[in-house]
Amino acid sequence: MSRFDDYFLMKEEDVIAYVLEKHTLFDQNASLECREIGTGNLNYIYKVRDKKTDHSVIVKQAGIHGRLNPNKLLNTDRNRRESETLILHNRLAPGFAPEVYQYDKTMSCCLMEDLSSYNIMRDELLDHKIFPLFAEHITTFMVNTLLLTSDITMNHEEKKEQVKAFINPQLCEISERLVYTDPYTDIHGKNRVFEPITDFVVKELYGDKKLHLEVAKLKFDFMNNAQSLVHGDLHTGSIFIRADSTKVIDPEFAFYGPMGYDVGSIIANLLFCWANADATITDREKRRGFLNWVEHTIADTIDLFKVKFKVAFEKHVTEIMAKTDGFLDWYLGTVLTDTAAVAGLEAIRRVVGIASVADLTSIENPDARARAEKIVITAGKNLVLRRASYNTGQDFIQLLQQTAASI
Ligand code: SR1
Ligand code: MG
Repeated sequence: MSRFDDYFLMKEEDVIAYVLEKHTLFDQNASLECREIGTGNLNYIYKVRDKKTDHSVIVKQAGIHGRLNPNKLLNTDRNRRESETLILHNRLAPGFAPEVYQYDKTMSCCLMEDLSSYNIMRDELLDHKIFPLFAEHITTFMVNTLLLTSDITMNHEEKKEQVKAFINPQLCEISERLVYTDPYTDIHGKNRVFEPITDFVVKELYGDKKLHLEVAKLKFDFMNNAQSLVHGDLHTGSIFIRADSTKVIDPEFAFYGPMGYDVGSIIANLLFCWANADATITDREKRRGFLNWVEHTIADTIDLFKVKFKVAFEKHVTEIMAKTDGFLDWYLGTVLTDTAAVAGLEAIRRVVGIASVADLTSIENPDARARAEKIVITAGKNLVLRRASYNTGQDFIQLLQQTAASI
């Protein structure tokens, strides 16, 4: 018998006892300390450290309620999907995800590598630090994890079993609501619009029926296109970074969906850091230097993704009809169209929706924040409405620069 034979939501002292009982990393007599370090909306993340040796481990437990909305009951099986996804990511893209030591179905928690020498990418970008290897790293991660979980390369029966194993009804419903519905309707009354841009949001988002039609089409693509195992929430807060290394964390939203969902999310989040830097760095030279790096990173993410995708496709394709001349270009074209669309949707929802980003909310000057938010919304709308016209990195940069010049 163990006190961990039935699920309960652990507190810091329980986590210490749990780790001592369940894991061999620490000596039974070790003096351990534990801190809850989670900043996300759904789970509890504990760092357990041996005060003497400094060895540490992360314990991530799924609670039965959301942290943003305690009335919302959530299925704790998301911890299984997350653990399995991290393990799979490390197999398909070695070194790009934390190592999972063990998953505990009963307690809905997993033990994983502590990435204490890394920092959350969003925080680093808000300090205007640059990461010259990021585009190289993230494109390898995305091409490997997306292409190698698709029907292009997988046995189709096995892939369908995977679709079943990773079906994620509750968290997909959150995205359907927060990404594809609320920003255009505020139907649940939860949007958080920065007061000075209220009229702009009412006209440009709630009042634009042409935009609603395109978002409706994209919502059905999100719900029905089981293309690849996508991370499902690939923003800069889901990335631990160092100058020499990038680790993708937090795949609890993983499910079989459109590849462009991940690529687009990365692009949008780089857009937020661009808008933040544009609004907050006062030194002209410093600002131009940082914006240049962000622009290059956006462009490289698109262009390197395309190059690596083509190489990996030729190397790994097994589906006989996908080998037909012209198919690769057509297929990649659809992924890029989805990328642009999702970049636009993610951009818009993080400005007006409940899940905002510090890149925008931390801009202290109200005029500068209003301008930054208008830039993001305007670029976002263009990406959704004209999604088939963004095919190269340069197309994205041009849109960003032209939009900023117009506002
Ligand atoms: C209730 S969860 C809100 C948001 O946080 C997550 O990181 C996802 O982006 C989700 O949309
Ligand atoms: Mg998360």
